[in-house]
Amino acid sequence: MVELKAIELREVSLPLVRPFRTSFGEESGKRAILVRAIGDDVEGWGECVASEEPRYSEEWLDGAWMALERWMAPSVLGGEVKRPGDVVERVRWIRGQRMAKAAIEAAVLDVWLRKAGVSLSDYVSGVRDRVPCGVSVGIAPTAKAMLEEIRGYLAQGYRRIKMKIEPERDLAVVRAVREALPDTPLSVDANGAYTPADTPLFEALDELGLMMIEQPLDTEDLTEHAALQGRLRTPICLDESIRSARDALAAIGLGACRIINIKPGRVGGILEAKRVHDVAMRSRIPVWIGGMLETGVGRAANLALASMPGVTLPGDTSASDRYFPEDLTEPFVLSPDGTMAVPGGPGIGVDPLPGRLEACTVRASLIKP
Ligand code: SMG
Ligand code: MG
Repeated sequence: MVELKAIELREVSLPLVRPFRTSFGEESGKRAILVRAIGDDVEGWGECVASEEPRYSEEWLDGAWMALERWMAPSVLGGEVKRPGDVVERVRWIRGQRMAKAAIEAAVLDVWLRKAGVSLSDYVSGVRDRVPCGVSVGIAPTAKAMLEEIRGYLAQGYRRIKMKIEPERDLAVVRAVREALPDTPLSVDANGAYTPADTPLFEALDELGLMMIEQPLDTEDLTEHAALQGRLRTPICLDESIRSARDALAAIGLGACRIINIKPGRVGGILEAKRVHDVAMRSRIPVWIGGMLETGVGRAANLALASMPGVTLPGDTSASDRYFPEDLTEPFVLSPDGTMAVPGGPGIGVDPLPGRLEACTVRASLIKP
């Protein structure tokens, strides 16, 4: 049982080591909302992955802040939280806003687990203490620049390279990288930038021995993804289209994908992320844990999820130095064998460093019952 005294929101802003470009735009810095759930003697942390603008999904950072401050924190405060699942129940009346819901659930779950002395990895029935890591490479101006960046990551040990693609910067770049690196596990992620009319492009990509093609078509296009998957040997991996365990069931049933990328923010929480994992595992659909350029707070939770038994592919859980000159937590470090340690301490197992937190905070709000 957890009695919450207050919930604090903090917006943090961190420079990125290099801008991150996808088919929907470029991010040159990282803004995130951290949720701090303040219990009697323990505090817990969650990170909201809503981006500055509603491009990846309908949510955006300032909207998430308002939803958390005005409705979610007051709904969760007041009275005991009997089970971690209560958090999502109390905010169920608010439609959508999954990234904001996931952040508040994560913070309360972290308090809960710290009090119980249980790690998040154990709580989600994790089976490993190190996980294989991949890296997502933003769109670069030329194939040469992309290849150079990729070689740098491979030298560090990353086990899978995901290339972002967009119309006009797709086949030629991917082909050039594939020719230079014939044996590297490679995938592409379109972030929904194509339509069924682009099927010939995907048939050409199908010849390049990719591990998967991630979210080629629009979020809403489940039946279109199924038709495309029917024409390809390469597995389609769905990201944006999977917003719940129910979506996962529907997508698998339709044959819209053969792989799923799990992100707790996108599906509305860690508990729902576990349910997506369970649904996929029962259907023998491999999953991996995605990333939203999280600070160490969100990354710690992602690594815990990556320790679940059905997570059989390397994720976008990269080391701190791939994102930030300086992280908010002690940095996550990649081993030369391309794995990272799953935090083993209670809860998410890490805390923001107090000095870093102060230095990166741009606004804060304390909400009391
Ligand atoms: O955290 O390394 C990371 C980013 C991984 O490519 C990544 N995420 O569609 O999978 C995806 C994108 C979404 C990023 S939007 C900020
Ligand atoms: Mg993606």
